[in-house]
Amino acid sequence: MPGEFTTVRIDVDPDGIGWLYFARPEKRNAMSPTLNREMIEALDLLEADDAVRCVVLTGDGDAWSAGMDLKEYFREVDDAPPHVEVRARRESAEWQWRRLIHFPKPTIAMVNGWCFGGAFTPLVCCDLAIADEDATFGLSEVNWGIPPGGLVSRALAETLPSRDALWFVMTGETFDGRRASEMRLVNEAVPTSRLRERTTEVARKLAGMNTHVLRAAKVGVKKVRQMSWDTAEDYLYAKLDAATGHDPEQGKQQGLGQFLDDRTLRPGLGAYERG
Ligand code: ACO
Ligand code: V55
Repeated sequence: MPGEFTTVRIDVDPDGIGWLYFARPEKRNAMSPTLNREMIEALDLLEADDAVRCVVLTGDGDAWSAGMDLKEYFREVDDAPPHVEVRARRESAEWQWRRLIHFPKPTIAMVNGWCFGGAFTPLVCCDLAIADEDATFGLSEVNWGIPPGGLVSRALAETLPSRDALWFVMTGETFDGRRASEMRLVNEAVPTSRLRERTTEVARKLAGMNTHVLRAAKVGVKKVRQMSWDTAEDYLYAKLDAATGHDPEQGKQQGLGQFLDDRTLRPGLGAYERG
């Protein structure tokens, strides 16, 4: 795969899993303007590569990501002309939520360690999240003198109950992967020794399914949250017809045939055999 990166890394495995790494372990994978720019390009590459059927976002070393880079994203940008900040913010938002939230392939955040502040945005924008039970999370903004910015509080509103969001935003206290799972910030928390194995298992399952249908399914769930029942009814039927009409593998016909004609499938208990 092309791409000359210095702060991110892509590794595509034969099962169709595209591993996307925050790759600044010596800076605990803090998100600098360079990293944000490279993530946009990396997501472009993963989107275009037909060998990639599921993306896992994880971190090199001890960190998932220690949030925004306090030196390169804050201090150096504060000292630069105003257009530099406009661009740094735009490129940060571009991948952290805009590209990720409706990414056309399934996405899983594999939280292997430190996850602070700005890192909550890409965490929440991945479809699924699996954490090391000993990973450490925190909304540390108040600890260094700012309220959460970017889309961090919006991401919290999407996942956490208000009491939990306010507790952690206001106290700046940390919590672990187990607590993250109890609050439903992540789907599961697993021991360190099981993290990669469990994530690979979930990613392989999704990679083996009908990408076209999964895309419509995930985007549907995310978009209808902001819609009335009336609008959602129109939207979901329009997308259902578009998804089944344009499905290159005609999954619905295969599924119905395997259940009704061949009687080889019980869709309640597992997916149809992709022909
Ligand atoms: N921005 C810039 N540099 C960072 C960041 C960051 N967010 N996090 C870590 N680093 C750098 C350190 O400056 C240090 O660099 P150096 O080796 O060149 O001096 C290196 O990463 C290692 O950091 P340590 O603090 O020595 O690592 P340690 O493992 O002891 O602690 C921890 C890790 C807890 C993540 C700590 O580095 C930390 O608190 N980082 C900041 C976390 C944070 O508050 N992020 C901002 C959230 S708010 C927002 O994102 C808007
Ligand atoms: C934060 C994140 C930002 C930002 C300001 O709270 C603050 C973190 C992702 O961008 O521009």
